[in-house]
Amino acid sequence: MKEYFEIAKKLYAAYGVDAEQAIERLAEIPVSIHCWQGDDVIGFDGSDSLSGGIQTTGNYPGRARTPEELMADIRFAFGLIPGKKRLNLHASYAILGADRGKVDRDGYTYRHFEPWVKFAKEIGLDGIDFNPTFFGHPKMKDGLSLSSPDEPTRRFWVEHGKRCMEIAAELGKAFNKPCLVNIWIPDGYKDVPADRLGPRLRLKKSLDEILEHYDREWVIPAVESKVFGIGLESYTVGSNEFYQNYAAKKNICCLLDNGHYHPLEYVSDKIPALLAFYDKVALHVTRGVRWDSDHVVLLEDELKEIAKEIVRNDATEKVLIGLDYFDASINRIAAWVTGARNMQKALLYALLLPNARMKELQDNADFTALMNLGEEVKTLPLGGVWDEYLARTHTAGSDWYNEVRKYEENVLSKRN
Ligand code: RNT
Ligand code: ZN
Repeated sequence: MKEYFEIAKKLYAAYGVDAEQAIERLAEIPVSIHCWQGDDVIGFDGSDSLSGGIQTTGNYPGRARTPEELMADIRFAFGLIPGKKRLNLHASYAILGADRGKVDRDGYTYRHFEPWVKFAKEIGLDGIDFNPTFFGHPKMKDGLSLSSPDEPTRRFWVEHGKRCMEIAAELGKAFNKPCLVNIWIPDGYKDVPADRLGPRLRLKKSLDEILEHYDREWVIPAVESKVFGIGLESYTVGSNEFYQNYAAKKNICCLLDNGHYHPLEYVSDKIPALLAFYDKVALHVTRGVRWDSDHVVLLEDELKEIAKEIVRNDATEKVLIGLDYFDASINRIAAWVTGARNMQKALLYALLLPNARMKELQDNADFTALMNLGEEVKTLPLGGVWDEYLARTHTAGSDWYNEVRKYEENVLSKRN
């Protein structure tokens, strides 16, 4: 409704905020959307169950079982998400074709991902991000990959990492935008380990080998830390301190997943801490309920706080926003759309705050006025600006869910 926007614009203007400008800026912020919400993180290279201390729960009908199904679902879901989008792929989504059974993860090449590039271009995406897949594979020995004490195992996974760096360079070139390659490994121990340093030294060596040669123009390597996984409660090789120091020394990027810290540690506060030292910070935006449960991202306080740190620090090009959640208990398309739109809504919320004025109040130690202003702006009509953004980008409004229900009836419910 145009009138709603006109009123909203006036109300924001009263606080010195330009809603038109907020809309323009929002349209320029890319969000990298994970392919793995559509198929419960299974992939297409042979695994039929998830491993590595992560888990999807639920068996809502309609899981995508083939590349064709997943692409159809992504095409539909992304059509309900406005703005600049990237696709985040895992190596396990390789389309092997005639190479099935002949090449393993240490032999994947760009060719196995070319259909994804074609598809992403077809639906107008901004680029593809990439992840080596160190889980869901028989070569994980005793649950370990890059930190394995078994040399052939460690070598296999190093080779996989190297292949992924090569593939990523091609992905970057294909879109003329650098490709983020995020390294996450599940390696860890269920119970108190006898050696905590050894695995970390092996991981360090493996990472050094993977990063020995890569295309600095087109690849942005990142490392994602974690505090624990299911069945790996006592020790995680790739911990926060390990990766943060590694990234700093090697001049690569840290990836912060907001499900990967103790519950009272906030990623919103870590973003500016890292921005003081790093030129880029990558995110996995998720929602942990009591643990790293990867629930669908909702428009909650911490999400808004994360968005504020991106916007206020003028870091929309420095913070690489990616989503990482997987709920198998609800319609997977709705899960994608809800989470991605909420990320964008949170960014819009942050763009519509009187940020300069608030900073000034803080610097002048006028904390009463700061509190007052912060509370007043919370109830401004964000929805009026959001609806206008959807209209301008030709994206379905609040009735998007009706379309998802139709798709469920016509497509998803027929898969069994
Ligand atoms: C696991 C990490 C990791 C994965 C994806 C599938 O805890 O968050 O990022 O979720 O790579
Ligand atoms: Zn993650």
